[in-house]
Amino acid sequence: MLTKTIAKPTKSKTLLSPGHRACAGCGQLIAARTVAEALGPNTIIANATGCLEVTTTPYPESAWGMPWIHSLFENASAVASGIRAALDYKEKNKSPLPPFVKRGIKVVAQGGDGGTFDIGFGLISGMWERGENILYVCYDNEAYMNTGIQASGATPWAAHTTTTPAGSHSIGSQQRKKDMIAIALAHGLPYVAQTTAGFLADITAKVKKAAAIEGPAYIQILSPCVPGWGVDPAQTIKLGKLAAQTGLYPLLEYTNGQLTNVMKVPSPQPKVDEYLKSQIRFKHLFKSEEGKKELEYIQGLADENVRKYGL
Ligand SMILES: Cc1ncc(C[n+]2csc(CCOP(=O)(O)OP(=O)(O)O)c2C)c(N)n1
Ligand SMILES: [Mg+2]
Repeated sequence: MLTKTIAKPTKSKTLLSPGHRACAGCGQLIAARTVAEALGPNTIIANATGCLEVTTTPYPESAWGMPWIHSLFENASAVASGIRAALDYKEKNKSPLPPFVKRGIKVVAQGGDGGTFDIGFGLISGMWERGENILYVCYDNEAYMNTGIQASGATPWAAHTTTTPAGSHSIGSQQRKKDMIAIALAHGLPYVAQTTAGFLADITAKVKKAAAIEGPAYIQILSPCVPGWGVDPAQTIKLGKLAAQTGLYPLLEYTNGQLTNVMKVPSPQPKVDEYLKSQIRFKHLFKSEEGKKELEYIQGLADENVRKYGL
């Protein structure tokens, strides 16, 4: 029957309602709800496959109180491009719209780090080349979490994942995190920003700015993952704050290619150990002399950011 094939709309008035299936303390859901509320209901979201999609739309339910579509892991940006083109065509030709569709709709594509840094990257790059008026939001939890914590291009140095296991012959991942912010800037985007789930007001401000800009925008949000990082659900916000305050994952904003805003690190600058020690994915670093050297290397990465971005 038709009624059985239609997702049940949420009864809640919120744009991303509670009662979804994400873990307690999920940084990605906290960030996504903040993004949805900053965008408002006059928005269409195309979502890549990943925890955000899986946990919010278990068939036949949906936690989304706004227009939202899922297609495939790799093509959220291409779906968003199609939506943007159809809306632009209708606006240009003053074509009648269905009664539930308003004018001036914002189009957003979003996905996890795997869907953004790796698998969806080609189509995101095409969307940016074409200069389309679409905001892309990446919820970066630093691995392919939905399928069991495999390393992605966003996994940081020395993190334990199931494909970069730490052990007697390995210190965890031996790849440096891919610099997606630099890659977005290389496409000439008018707005590029980085933030974390520790600073919800900052997410709101950046999303509102990005949505007001005509043209492509990219926002990357570090989103702590309770099972993937091996952390206490009550620590999500604190970890989001520490990631930025140590200098490892700075709050940045670029307008027309220029760095226009950063959040300064506190004085004294917290050491990276403070951020890493409560995460099981880094626990091997605190057990050996070799691990100590890696901690020094990671501290160097944070210090390099402080110098590079004037934090
Ligand atoms: C083309 C393709 N490859 C792999 C998968 C399996 N898969 C589904 S979700 C997922 C993990 C997504 O990782 P990420 O984008 O980082 O989002 P997260 O779950 O971490 O939020 C994978 C590998 C898929 N659905 N399609
Ligand atoms: Mg991920």
